[in-house]
Amino acid sequence: MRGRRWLGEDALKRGPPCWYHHDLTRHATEALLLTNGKDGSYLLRKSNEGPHSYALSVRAKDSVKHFHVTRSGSAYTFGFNEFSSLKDFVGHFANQPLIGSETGTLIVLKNPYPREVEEPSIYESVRVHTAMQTGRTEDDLIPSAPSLGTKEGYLIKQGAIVKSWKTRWFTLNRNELKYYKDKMFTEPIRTLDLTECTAVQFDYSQDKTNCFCLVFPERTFYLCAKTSVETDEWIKILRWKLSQIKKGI
Ligand code: 4IP
Repeated sequence: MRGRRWLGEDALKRGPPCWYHHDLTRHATEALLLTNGKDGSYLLRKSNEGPHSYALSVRAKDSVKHFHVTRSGSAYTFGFNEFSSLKDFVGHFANQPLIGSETGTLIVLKNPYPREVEEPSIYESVRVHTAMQTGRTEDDLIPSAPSLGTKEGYLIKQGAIVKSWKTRWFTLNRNELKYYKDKMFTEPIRTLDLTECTAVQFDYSQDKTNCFCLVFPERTFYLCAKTSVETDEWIKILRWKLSQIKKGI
């Protein structure tokens, strides 16, 4: 009898790892890992970037990071490494569970998030059903998914009155951009409500590079990243948030 061969997508669908979620979208992944996962929970999923693309999604402290994995035949490429089989790729994480992301954050793969989980069969019992007439129709009940898309990293920011620059740890989750004195702090210095933000723009007015600004009615926040790639990423995701907010999502 032939042993199971881990080759290509069929192998992914058929066999291990148990943390491969074929149909999970980026959005659903973030919701799942942020709600049920913990720091270090990870899973592999099909990416919509192309037929041979996968994403390794990992829950960091307050956000979910997604990394590209590409397949060519039975080989998998992840960062600078190429693995000749899925088995090698999976085995790699058992031995070297650390990923250094572009933002300088070290992400640890601790807990594979399984596709199949045992679910308790517990339901609330209905006491009253439709006690209130709302006038809504079935059309009003189209689910509106919460706006996700998370990011975190160090940025330097300028004070409003005293124009000193401070390095702060920023986290973006739902419609909130928070900044902390440093990464290990649990209480943010401030939480910015992006539903009140009117624009996110590149900024060239400062004596620094890689800057952008967030415009609020009361204040414009000037922020700078370490690299132009990070600046682009922040601007892209923040603008995406603003567009989602505009659409009422
Ligand atoms: C402070 O400068 C910090 O930059 C503060 O930033 C900033 O508050 C203050 O802004 C600014 O005076 P010094 O530490 O040199 O005094 P952080 O809060 O990140 O520490 P913001 O409002 O930017 O958070 P003003 O506007 O209070 O001067």
